[in-house]
Amino acid sequence: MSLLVSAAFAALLALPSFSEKIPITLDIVNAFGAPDGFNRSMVTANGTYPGPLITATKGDTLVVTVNNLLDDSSMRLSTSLDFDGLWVNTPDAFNEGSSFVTTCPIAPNASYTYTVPLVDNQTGTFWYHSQLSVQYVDGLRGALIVYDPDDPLKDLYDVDDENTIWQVGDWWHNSTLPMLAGYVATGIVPVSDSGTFNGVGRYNGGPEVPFFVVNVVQGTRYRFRIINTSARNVFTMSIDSHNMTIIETDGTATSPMTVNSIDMLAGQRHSVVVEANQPVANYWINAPYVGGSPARNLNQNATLSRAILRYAGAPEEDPSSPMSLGPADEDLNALVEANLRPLVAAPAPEADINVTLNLVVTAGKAQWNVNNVSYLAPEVPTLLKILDGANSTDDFNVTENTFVFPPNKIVQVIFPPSEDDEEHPFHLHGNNFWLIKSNSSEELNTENPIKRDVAGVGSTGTIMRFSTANPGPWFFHCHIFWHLQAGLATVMASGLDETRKEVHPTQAWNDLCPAYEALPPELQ
Ligand SMILES: *[C@@H]1O[C@H](CO)[C@@H](O)[C@H](O)[C@H]1NC(C)=O
Ligand SMILES: *[C@@H]1O[C@H](CO)[C@@H](O)[C@H](O)[C@H]1NC(C)=O
Ligand SMILES: *[C@@H]1O[C@H](CO)[C@@H](O)[C@H](O)[C@H]1NC(C)=O
Ligand SMILES: *[C@@H]1O[C@H](CO)[C@@H](O)[C@H](O)[C@H]1NC(C)=O
Ligand SMILES: *[C@@H]1O[C@H](CO)[C@@H](O)[C@H](O)[C@H]1NC(C)=O
Ligand SMILES: *[C@@H]1O[C@H](CO)[C@@H](O)[C@H](O)[C@H]1NC(C)=O
Ligand SMILES: *[C@@H]1O[C@H](CO)[C@@H](O)[C@H](O)[C@H]1NC(C)=O
Ligand SMILES: *[C@@H]1O[C@H](CO)[C@@H](O)[C@H](O)[C@H]1NC(C)=O
Ligand SMILES: *[C@@H]1O[C@H](CO)[C@@H](O)[C@H](O)[C@H]1NC(C)=O
Ligand SMILES: *[C@@H]1O[C@H](CO)[C@@H](O)[C@H](O)[C@H]1NC(C)=O
Ligand SMILES: *[C@@H]1O[C@H](CO)[C@@H](O)[C@H](O)[C@H]1NC(C)=O
Ligand SMILES: *[C@@H]1O[C@H](CO)[C@@H](O)[C@H](O)[C@H]1NC(C)=O
Ligand SMILES: [Cu+2]
Repeated sequence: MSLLVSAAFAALLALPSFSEKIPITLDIVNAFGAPDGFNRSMVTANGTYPGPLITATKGDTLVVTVNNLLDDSSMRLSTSLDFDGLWVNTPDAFNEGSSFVTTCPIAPNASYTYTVPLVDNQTGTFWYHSQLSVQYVDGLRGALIVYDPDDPLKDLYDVDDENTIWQVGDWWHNSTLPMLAGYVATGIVPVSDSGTFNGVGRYNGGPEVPFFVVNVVQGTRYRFRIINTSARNVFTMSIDSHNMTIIETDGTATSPMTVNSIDMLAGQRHSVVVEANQPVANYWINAPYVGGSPARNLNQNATLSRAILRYAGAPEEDPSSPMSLGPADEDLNALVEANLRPLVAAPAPEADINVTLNLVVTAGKAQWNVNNVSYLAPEVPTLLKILDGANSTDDFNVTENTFVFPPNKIVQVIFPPSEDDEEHPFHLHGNNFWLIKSNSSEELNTENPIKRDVAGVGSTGTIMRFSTANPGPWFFHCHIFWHLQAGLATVMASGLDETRKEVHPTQAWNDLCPAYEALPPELQ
């Protein structure tokens, strides 16, 4: 072999794993469906709730073409997709999908292609959902998994495929437009009718829709990827007679931690390894939820939010044990968020800038404030304003709640303890953050904190740090979309000069705003 050829071979071997463009088409259509037995018109991807699974491999580029075919005017007719939890590098910020932050929505009968490279070797469990008003409540949600061929924890499980994904989410019988109108009129957040497990649920007095069945083979270890696709409710996951070993939190590989109950807030994800090590039988997977007073919606019955873990060889029937809400107190070994550690632990960098965010609800109104300001989506997206020269906080309306930071700094966000009894799952777009203080603990941890992209903000206070090394206007908001709609949101905009330098949107993106603005309100 000549020297030249072997050098070429060596170069080939040193290349990172082969990266591919993954073309995906999603037809956004109104379709009838009865996830919990109540037939209603929904907003869906390809006609199903949840929408089709999107999968990719580390380093791929997602090329997602969205055809907006919505036609049911009882719900929003425009749309926009967010690929929740994926990091987005500055040059791709315009394909990040946040309506009025990084893009305008896609008008009915229009199409748009989001090109989203999977950067920095990011892998894990993600999801996509509408990021226009509260439209995802009407059904537009689905799982997005990025597989890691070199998963450092792969020796811990045998099976990880399309059958090991659990999407738990709240479900509503009414469509969002009347519910939103009711919320604005009363200040009372709508209460869900049911909880669904992979798109199947039950409500009080409803038909006995067969529970979702998760099939397992005795002696096998499964990586279940749990996604809380709620718009409001908190679910508590457990499996009768089985433990769960957490190995991933919002895309971060975690030091394995065995628990038997996991609380997950809206938008949060965990991978857990479950070993089918019990006698062949049927076992309940309990997914009770909390979110608003059940007295406001008599359909609600958290006990009915569940699925069945069925061992091969077990009869096709419900488990014989009672429907519990999870382990009894004396057996409870629940996840404490503050105890999560990344598999590759590292100290959080020191903070350069402190920002304190106070969350306050206006009594009796559908209005949430962050530092006395209720976020109101602007007509011109933040990114477009930046590209047009906006360079300081003063260049944005107060109601845009936009914080401007220099690039390459570490921002520490401090949420003081709040009197409100509901935990607000704050979600950062485009990046993840070091969770320095979890709401689950009084301890500060700068030594080896977990990095995630959604964390609860509540009664004990929460502190996070994020880097502005990835400039752009990144939406930072409560993932209870009713609260977001009521103003519980901010935009963390960093490196505005760098953003202008690096972001070069396509003509298709430039065309979105004029097309949307030209629509009469009922088509927006
Ligand atoms: C969605 O439906 C379209 C049209 O039938 C199809 O081409 C596409 O492959 C489907 N997408 C997925 C992710 O299954
Ligand atoms: C749901 O309602 C629609 C419209 O009334 C009807 O076409 C459809 O057949 C119904 N589906 C079921 C499963 O009842
Ligand atoms: C979308 O196209 C269909 C078929 O051409 C048409 O019937 C419908 O009115 C259009 N919708 C809008 C909002 O323009
Ligand atoms: C991604 O992984 C490859 C192969 O393991 C490595 O060479 C490369 O440095 C990684 N890139 C980043 C940005 O971490
Ligand atoms: C939806 O909400 C409206 C307004 O509150 C109400 O009139 C209507 O009956 C509700 N529909 C359903 C299916 O709950
Ligand atoms: C999902 O999140 C919501 C809102 O934070 C919460 O009420 C619900 O219990 C969570 N569900 C699960 C299964 O963790
Ligand atoms: C679950 O974990 C606990 C504590 O680690 C252990 O005592 C128990 O035996 C485990 N249960 C099963 C079913 O593996
Ligand atoms: C909820 O469902 C369970 C199981 O069917 C039932 O035992 C219980 O009475 C229901 N709760 C309410 C408040 O109806
Ligand atoms: C940020 O706040 C913390 C806690 O009050 C303080 O210790 C730290 O010095 C502050 N850092 C900066 C850069 O202001
Ligand atoms: C909010 O407004 C109150 C009363 O106007 C004022 O005292 C307080 O300092 C403001 N808080 C912030 C964070 O701006
Ligand atoms: C934007 O602000 C930064 C920091 O204040 C400054 O260095 C830069 O020159 C400004 N850019 C423009 C275009 O005004
Ligand atoms: C700008 O902010 C003011 C309050 O400071 C608000 O009344 C107004 O509606 C906002 N305008 C826009 C276009 O968002
Ligand atoms: Cu909230």
